[in-house]
Amino acid sequence: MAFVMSAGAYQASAQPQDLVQNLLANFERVDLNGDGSISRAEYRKVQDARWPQIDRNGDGFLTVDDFPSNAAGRAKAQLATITHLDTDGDGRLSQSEFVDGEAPLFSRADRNGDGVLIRAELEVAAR
Ligand SMILES: [Ca+2]
Ligand SMILES: [Ca+2]
Ligand SMILES: [Ca+2]
Repeated sequence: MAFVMSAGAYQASAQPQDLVQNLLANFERVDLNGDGSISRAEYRKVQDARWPQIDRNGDGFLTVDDFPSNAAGRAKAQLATITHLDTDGDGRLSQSEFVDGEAPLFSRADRNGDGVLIRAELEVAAR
């Protein structure tokens, strides 16, 4: 199934809050099997769909170069929060490191730790 996200919905520089809002707005599309919750696998597909907007210069890796030059400070801060995803330690995140790695936003939003996000959890996370 193709993801039809509204243009510009996902930005590399988007704040976590914006991503939660987008998940809420696109809940039915993200919930591929329609069971009323977003599983880690379904969230992984969202991350996959986001990748072209994240790797803005298209070199296959997420680095500081993928952020607008006027946002270098914020870029470094954001990247510093996901250095643990760099499993091969080359100092940059590949698509698979990013997509398959632990998703801090997902974990934080999953209040009861059952491995899926329901709408109510996202609504709490969006506040
Ligand atoms: Ca689901
Ligand atoms: Ca890149
Ligand atoms: Ca890496």
